[in-house]
Parts: sequence; C-alpha cells; structure tokens
Amino acid sequence: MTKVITYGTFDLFHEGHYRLLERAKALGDYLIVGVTTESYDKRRGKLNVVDSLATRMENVKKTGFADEIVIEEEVGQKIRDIQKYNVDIFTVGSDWEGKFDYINEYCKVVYLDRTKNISSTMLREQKYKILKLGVIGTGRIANRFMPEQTLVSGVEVQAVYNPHYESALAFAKRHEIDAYNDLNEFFDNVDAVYIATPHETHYEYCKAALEKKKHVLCEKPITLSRSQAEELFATAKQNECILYEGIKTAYCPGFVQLLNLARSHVIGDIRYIDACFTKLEKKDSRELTDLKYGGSMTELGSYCLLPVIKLFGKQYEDLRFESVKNENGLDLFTKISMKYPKGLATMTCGLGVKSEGRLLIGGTEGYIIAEAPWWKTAYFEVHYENANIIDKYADRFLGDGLRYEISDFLNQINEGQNAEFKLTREESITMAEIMEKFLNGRADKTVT
Ligand code: C2G
Repeated sequence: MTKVITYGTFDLFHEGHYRLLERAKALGDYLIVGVTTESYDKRRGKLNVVDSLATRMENVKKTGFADEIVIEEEVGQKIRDIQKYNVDIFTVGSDWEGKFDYINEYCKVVYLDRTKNISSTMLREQKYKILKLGVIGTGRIANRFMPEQTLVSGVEVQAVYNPHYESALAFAKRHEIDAYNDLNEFFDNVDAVYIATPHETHYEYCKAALEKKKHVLCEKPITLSRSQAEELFATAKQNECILYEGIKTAYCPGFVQLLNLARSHVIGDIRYIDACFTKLEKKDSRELTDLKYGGSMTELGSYCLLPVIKLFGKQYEDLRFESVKNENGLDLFTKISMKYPKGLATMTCGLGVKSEGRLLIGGTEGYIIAEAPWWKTAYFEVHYENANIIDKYADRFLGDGLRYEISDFLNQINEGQNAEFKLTREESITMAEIMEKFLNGRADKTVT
C-alpha cells in the first residue's frame, strides 16, 4: 500500500485545493491530509485565515479524498508524521517547489502543478473589498506601521493626514499614498483610520473619525481621562464602529499565551505582578520636553499596566505613584503601586533611568517570568518551588509586531471575529482613568 501525505491551511476551500487533493490521492492508495492550526499559521506569518480549523477540516473531509486527517501544529512535524505513519510520498503544490527537498531523505517528494488563477487570498479579497485605511500622524510609529500593514492582506493604507501639509506630503511620497491637510476630505477617502499622533490629540481625532463613522485603531494611551475614553467607546457603539486601542503587546500571540497560562492556575492563584519597561530617550526628545504630556508614565505606562489590568482587573483598592523628575518637572522614572483585594502590583517605567525590563507574575505555586523585551513577548518561563523544574514557552513575535493588531482589527470589522477580549473597552477606560490620576497629581511623592 502506498501512503501519501500532504499539508495545507485549506482556507476558503476552493478548486485549487480540491484538485491538489484529488491528484494527491491518485499518487497512492491512502491519503493523509495535515490541516494547520491557527497558531501555527500565525507563527509562519499567515495572519488572516478566515475559516476555523474545524471548518477547514470538514471541507477537506467533504472531498472524500482524505483517508485520514491530522492536525499540523509545528515546524518539524512533517518529518515526524512521515516516520510515524510510514509515508511513501510527500506532496504539495508547485508554489513550494524546492522548499521541501529536504524531505527526500525520508520519503519521495512530489510537487504537483498549482492550479492557476485561484487562491485563498484572492477569495478573501473578493469576499470583502479592501479596507481603505488612512493614517493620522507622520512620526516614528506611523512610519513603522507602513511596512507592517502591507503584510496583512485585505487592508491598504491609501491616505495620510497631517495639519502640517509638508510632513503629510513627505510621508505620502515616501509611501506612495495620498496626502491631505483637510480632515473632512481625508475621512471621505478612507474606511478606517490609524491614529499615531501625540497623546493629547488622540481624543479629538478619535471623536472626529467616529462621528464620520470610520473605524479607529488608536495608539496608546487612547485618551488621558476616563470620561473621554467612555465617551469615545459610547460613540463607537452608537455609530457601529470598531474602536481599538493599539497596545501592540495585547494582540501578540506570545502575550496572549502568557496570559492564558497565568489564568490556567499553573502557578496557583496570582498574588503579585511586577512589570518594568525603560527606554532611554535623548534629553531634547519630545517625550522629555513636552511639559504637559511627556514623561515616562504617559509614554510607557500603558505597557506596564496591561498585564496588571488583564490579570487583576479593574477594581483596585489603592493606587500610588512615585516619580523621579528632571529639571523640567517631567517624570524620568515612575513607579506605580496598586493594591487589589487579593494581590499587589508594582510597575516601573523610565525614559531617563534604565532598569531591567521584565515581567514577573507570582502565584501561590510558582511564578512566570518574561525577560525584556517582554512587551514583544516571544519567550517566557514558568518556575516552581522545585528549582529543577522550569517550563519554557516560545512564540514568534514578527517585525515590529503591529501586524497582529492590524489583522485583529480587520477581522473584527469584516468578520465580526471577536478579538476585543484581547483589550476590552473597560480595560482601556481603566487605563485612561489611571493616566488621568497620574497627570492630576503628577506623582504623589517626588524625588528630584
Ligand atoms: N494549492 C494549489 N493551487 C492553488 C492553491 C493552493 O495547488 N491555486 C495547493 C497548495 O500548493 C498546497 C495546498 O493547495 O499544496 C494547500 O494550500 P494552502 O491552504 O495555501 O496551504 P499552504 O500554505 O500552501 O500550506 O504546512 C503547510 C504546507 O506547507 C502548505
């Protein structure tokens, strides 16, 4: 009996997939089909798979060609499966020509001609029109956003707005898009916006966009006051728009896995969280000279608050800030302490003081530790009382990591595929409230 194996995502099942499976089956007597998991696809850079694993497996089954269906979860599994199932032939479409030659060592490799003019990407694009995105702001983050959005199929940045037309023009030229300095005209030419402007302008831009019924992905902190955040989320709901706060960590696969692990009681009950993020900035940078809205807390506080609000929740009993300030009175370094009914949290952010950036989550049976840059979570460990046992977890964090939030934002708009749990409106509102308390007091105790 000749055993054949093939693998794929089989998203939005189409004729190309059908013909591939038909020919794969004809190569032998018994066909095994490996269908990829969502997390594996995410790791290998396929970000907007539409169908669930169950649907994709069901579609493969319906063809009647597969004698057995397995789930493909990780790199290296192909060799393991080939050995385990005594496979004679590995086959895949010719778009992979040469890529799987290493498998020749284990079984015969056959590349089958790919069916022309059909692909899941094409179908995805036909199913939904491309989401026309506009960028507000032309600074560092906006520039980082541009290469990331090209990696998510189904969205395309087509316009940029900056009240300083010169900056908009330069950005537009660099990225081959249209420049606007009239906000209404800009909104009329896009379906959704990404806001990457100074913190204090987020509220006005979000409000203007939502009133024009545009979906909004806004950089953190979404606003600097609770009432403003509440108002924006209410407007979004009323106008049936998606409003996402872009704290990239919240959407990255490794951090989602870390949170789920922490919630699964592997370290018992969580009692302590300590998060630190420092990034040294030049003395004349906007972050260290903008007297009203600059400083380490407004710049980095959202990252450090994220794991605390996600795991301990919104109902804190006590909140304190302590800061080291520069000669302008801006916080170079801020320590936030929070008390919850069943736990304590400490967070530190620094723009002018360097410290060890790590995230530590302590529980009644062990602790989770993620070293810097934990805000781009790619690796973490779980430790226990028995120091000999360390569980290690790794995930991929690709590029600048903005692709994850863009892909969630797009899927939520198109599919209603819920990713809001990754950063809920209530969590964003709580973080805005904490920012407001900080700015009102600009630190209870100050060391200068
Ligand atoms: N295919 C095809 N013709 C098309 C489209 C796809 O023959 N027009 C083939 C692909 O070459 C592949 C299979 O159909 O053999 C499944 O395609 P995808 O769902 O795109 O999966 P892919 O990303 O190619 O995964 O571990 C996974 C494998 O490496 C292949």
